[in-house]
Formats: sequence, C-alpha cells, structure tokens
Amino acid sequence: MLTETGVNTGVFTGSIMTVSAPAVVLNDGTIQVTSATTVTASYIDGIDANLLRNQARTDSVANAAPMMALTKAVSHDSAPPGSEIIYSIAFRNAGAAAAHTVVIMDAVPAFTRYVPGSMRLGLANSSYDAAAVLTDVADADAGTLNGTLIMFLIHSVAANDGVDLSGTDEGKVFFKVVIE
Ligand SMILES: [Ca+2]
Ligand SMILES: [Ca+2]
Repeated sequence: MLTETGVNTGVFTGSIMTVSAPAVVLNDGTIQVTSATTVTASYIDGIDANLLRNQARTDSVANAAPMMALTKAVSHDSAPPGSEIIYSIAFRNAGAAAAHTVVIMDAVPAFTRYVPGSMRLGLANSSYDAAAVLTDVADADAGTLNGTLIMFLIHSVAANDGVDLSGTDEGKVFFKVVIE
C-alpha cells in the first residue's frame, strides 16, 4: 500500500516488514533480508511531476546493520587450585554498519575468584599483556566489576572491514580468575 506524502505531491511512501529469521514463509508480505542487502523496487510511475505518463522507475534501499559475534577462550583447560587463568572474549562486527554501545558481560565462573584489576581491552590480535588496563570501578574506561559480573562497555565497533584480526571492527577483552 502506497500513501501520498501530501496533497498532490506525487511522492508516495510505503513499507514492507523485514525480518531476519531462520524460517522463510512464502507470500507472508515480509521481506527476509540479511545485513548489507540492497532492496530494489521497480514500478511504473503513472504520471510524474513533469506530466510524463507510465514511466518505468527503480528505487533502491540499502539495508545495513551491525552483526556482533563473540568467541570466548580460556588460557588453560584445567589448572590446579591457586593458579591463575585468563579468559578472553573476542568480539567482531560482521555487519555492514557500525555497532554502538556494545556491552559484553560475563560472570566469574563457579569455584574461581576474580583477580582484582585484571580486566583488559585490546585489539583482535592482542595478547593479555599488550591490552589496555581497565579499572574495576565504574568510570570512563570500558571495564566495570559489578559483584561477580564482569562488564565491558565498548562505545563503537566499526563495520566489518573484511580483514580478519585487524581493524576497529573487532577486538578482545580479558579478565583473570584464580582457581579455588
Ligand atoms: Ca573501570
Ligand atoms: Ca577486521
């Protein structure tokens, strides 16, 4: 259904729902699009502003959205009580638009204790030692310890640059725990 934007403007708008879901239902009036898809509408313009009739037109709308993926890893699969292990969570934006205010949360695992001041934020290929030190308190940096919840707030993650392990479209956060 198209609606004219005003009285005799000759400009019409319309919308069709979009959704990203695993199941596709045919003829349900919904467009299934993935990130970075361009949707093109072709139509016949019955009469345009110059009074030309039945002109073939094509309009396109680019659909771009962020698409975040996280991968968690641990430095040791098993370790004796008292030893420190490092958790890392790699984040990556596989979408065609920047992601804003990305919050990564993790809980201190059972039978471990968080190592105070051990949160770090680094580049995708960063080691723990090379990553920036974050404080546990809620302040201007990305890290906050809230009880046993570890939180990282990343203000902006750029759109996918298509290059693995580099760029501002990805990065890594870290924290340490001690096995009890
Ligand atoms: Ca902090
Ligand atoms: Ca990249």
